[in-house]
Amino acid sequence: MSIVIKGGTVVSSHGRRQLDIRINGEKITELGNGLSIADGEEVVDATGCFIFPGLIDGHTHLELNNGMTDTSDDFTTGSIAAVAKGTTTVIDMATPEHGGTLDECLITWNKMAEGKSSADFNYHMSVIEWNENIAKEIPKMVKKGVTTFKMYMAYDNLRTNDAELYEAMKIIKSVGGMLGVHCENGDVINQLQAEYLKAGKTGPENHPLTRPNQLEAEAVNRYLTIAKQANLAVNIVHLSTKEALEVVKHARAEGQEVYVETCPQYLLLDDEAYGLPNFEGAKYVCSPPLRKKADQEALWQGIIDGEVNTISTDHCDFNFKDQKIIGKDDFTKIPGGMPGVESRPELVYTAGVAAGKITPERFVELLSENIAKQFDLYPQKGIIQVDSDADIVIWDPEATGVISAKTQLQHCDYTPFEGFQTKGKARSVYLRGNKVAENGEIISTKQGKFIFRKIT
Ligand code: DUC
Ligand code: ZN
Ligand code: ZN
Repeated sequence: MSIVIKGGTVVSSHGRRQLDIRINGEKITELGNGLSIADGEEVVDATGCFIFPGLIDGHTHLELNNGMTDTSDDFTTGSIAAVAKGTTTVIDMATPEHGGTLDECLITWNKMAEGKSSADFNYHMSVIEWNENIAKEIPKMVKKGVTTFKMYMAYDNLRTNDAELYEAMKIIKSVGGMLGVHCENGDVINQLQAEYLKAGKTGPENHPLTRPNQLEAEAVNRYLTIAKQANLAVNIVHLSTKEALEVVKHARAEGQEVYVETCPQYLLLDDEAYGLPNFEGAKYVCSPPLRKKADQEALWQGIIDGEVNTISTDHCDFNFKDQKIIGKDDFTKIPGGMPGVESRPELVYTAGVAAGKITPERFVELLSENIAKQFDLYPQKGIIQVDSDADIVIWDPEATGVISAKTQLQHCDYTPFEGFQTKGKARSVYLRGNKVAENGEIISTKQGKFIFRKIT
């Protein structure tokens, strides 16, 4: 079945052009002005709309047990929320068990995603401990199409030490893979948390105070120093502070190849949320924590200047009523994370493009093209061109809406962006040539597949 999308404005990082798009099967087969229509071809009128490549979320935890409880979403529900609003591919954080192999983890994640995901998917394989077997498994993961890895400098159940980080970097370098790291100084955070609890400071307002800006900047600096030693180009996930961005700028000025991801919550929310009454601050507990307005401004400037490369979500949601409440008497036990995979396109479009901070071209670069390039999905994903997957978002720049827990598809009993007024929204979403969503409603589910990645 062939479809021609007519009259829309196709956007990429290089610019925008009014082009018709022919889709045949799963691929884009032709681009041009005034494409002729063959008998039986479906014609879709996209006049007045932008045409974006399917958006990619490069950082989700759609289905995770954090050691205490399971995320409120799973692959089935989280991917529906993603696709409905324009995100057609997710790269989820596959997280092994201690003592388990990477291959076991890959099998587990495939079981969770295959036949259930409505978005295409792949994983960043987490390396949460280091030994000879794991070292040998890294090249095997690459051969299985998983080319990117994740490590942690905080969280006792997930983090490795600097020596292990360095050893992993050398192996990742040898296979041409990409590493992303959660950068916070775990040792000092542990000490601060113990001090605060001992002093009877148990509420969510203490969460940001025990994870201050400089502990992110220090970890970023250490990470980049080790990466320089290993001669590895690296990604920093969910960068949240002005100070950490300064560290990155310095490293780049010295010639280092560094990529920076941030998330909508660090651009739009701030740490005043932790002071909300009735334990509501717990809704905003994520790590790194929400920061100050000055950090938000620095991140937006980094986006405008090209210092921030990608915006993904760190979607990792837990219900307020029966999950966040676990930390009622001890803020360190509040399950960390928040929903986000659904709202990222509308939030960034509204606060970025509609507000005049960034162009639609930059929007596409941050939410799709750069993520595809960085994580070996390009040009299959991340661009509208002949032979690319027909992952297409017909975006109505004038549509308005209000984000609310009542209407969201994410399986969570709250949204941190409740009441946020949006401008711009996905009118139709195609995944590999199939229309999967229309006006925010999913119309076809479980069509997602594992996208085998190759290092180019
Ligand atoms: N922080 C993370 O690093 N991952 C998941 C959620 C969170 O808050
Ligand atoms: Zn993290
Ligand atoms: Zn994460």
